[in-house]
Amino acid sequence: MKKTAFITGATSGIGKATAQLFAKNTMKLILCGRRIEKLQELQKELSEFTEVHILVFDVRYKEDVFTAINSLPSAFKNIDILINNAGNAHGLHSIQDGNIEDWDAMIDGNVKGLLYVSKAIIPTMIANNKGFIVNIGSTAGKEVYPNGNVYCASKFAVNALNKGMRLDLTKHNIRVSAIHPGLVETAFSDVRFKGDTNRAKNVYQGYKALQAEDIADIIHFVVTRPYHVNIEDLIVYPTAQASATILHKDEN
Ligand code: NDP
Ligand code: 8X3
Repeated sequence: MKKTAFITGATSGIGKATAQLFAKNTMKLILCGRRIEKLQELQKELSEFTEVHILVFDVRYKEDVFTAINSLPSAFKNIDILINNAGNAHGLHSIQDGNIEDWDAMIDGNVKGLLYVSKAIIPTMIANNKGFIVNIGSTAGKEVYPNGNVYCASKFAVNALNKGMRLDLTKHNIRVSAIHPGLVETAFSDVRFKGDTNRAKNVYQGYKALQAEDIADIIHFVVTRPYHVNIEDLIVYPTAQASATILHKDEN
């Protein structure tokens, strides 16, 4: 029987690449994001391979999260795999210069949003006595870097929640994993730098950054292990990156 996967942040980057790979491996998909036109485009593209349902909501608003998830048609209600991927960094400032709206967006989206979506889906997994939750953390959730403060705190929270979920859900036969990527070339830096494309591009110049497809491939590997195998935690860097602050760029 086909597995059903629910992917947040499917309009771009890692979430979109994961949806494309899952579709080609004939998983049924529930794709989520705020930008309806991007979701509709992807639904059209992937419907050639599998059944696709789209849900438009902002993970920060709990009523919207629950309304959207409760509206799923019965053919999509039995979710086997949840990919908690939606999230972004907003700004890169010292703690004293940080913008409070940016802090709210990161804590509300990356942490509370992940919790709301999980809270809405976990009861189905418990009732089915099976399920798989993959939390997309970050190397920023393992090591704090200068000016990363609140983004790093939000990803440290994802790391802790991954552990907490695993401790609490093991008795329900639910697998829980986190993948913590280093620098991945997506729209992430455009969002972080609020559309300053030159600054965003510079983040990925002078070395080969991870691509969204690299992370999708790893997510797919993790969720297709035999059921008795749970990869709890994976840190993935581009070869040129050794830590949050050590990145080897070409000189030219
Ligand atoms: P992108 O900006 O390309 O994608 C982010 C996705 O998250 C979009 O689909 C966006 O959809 C969705 N999203 C963001 N905020 C919200 C919200 N409030 N409600 C609903 N959806 C939201 O970045 P990435 O693909 O790189 O990021 C995906 C995840 O990977 C994030 O959690 C990020 O922190 C993490 N990550 C990224 C790394 C990188 O270097 N790129 C490295 C490590 C981790 P929409 O705008 O349509 O709502
Ligand atoms: C994204 C990677 O290093 O920009 O989580 O924080 S980093």
